[in-house]
Amino acid sequence: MLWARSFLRGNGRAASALLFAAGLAFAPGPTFADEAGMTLSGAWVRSVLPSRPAAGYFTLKNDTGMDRKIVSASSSACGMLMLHLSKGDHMAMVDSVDVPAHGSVSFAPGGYHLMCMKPGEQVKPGATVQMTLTFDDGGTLTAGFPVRNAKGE
Ligand SMILES: [Cu+2]
Repeated sequence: MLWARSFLRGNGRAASALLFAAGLAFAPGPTFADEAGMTLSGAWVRSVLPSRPAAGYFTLKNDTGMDRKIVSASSSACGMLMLHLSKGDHMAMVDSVDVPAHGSVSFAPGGYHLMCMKPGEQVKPGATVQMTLTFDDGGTLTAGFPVRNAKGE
């Protein structure tokens, strides 16, 4: 079942392809594909404490013949949503993340992650929050990220 809304805004293309499933807020699965040939799977958010930044993880597969870059991320559930890379015991902001043609990138503990700064109260285990990735060509991908606790449960 398709449970997440996804859409693409192309260059100068005003209309968006929109997929919408009934019961979107209640369905459990984190996997779906969008119209741009980008497939996001395994999405989740790790919330350690309500007051602390929460990390978002996923795998993104690029089934197109074009290299793409994630250039930013946003969510109404976060004061700010940043692209971060963990290195050892610290992390840094990155400007973009490559998603090579016919390749994939993983956002996972210890590496790339979305950093949800000032999470809203809806960012709590059991809930699902919408997060949007923006690509270098202006396209966007929005998906529901289930929130889990520090143990990933
Ligand atoms: Cu971070």
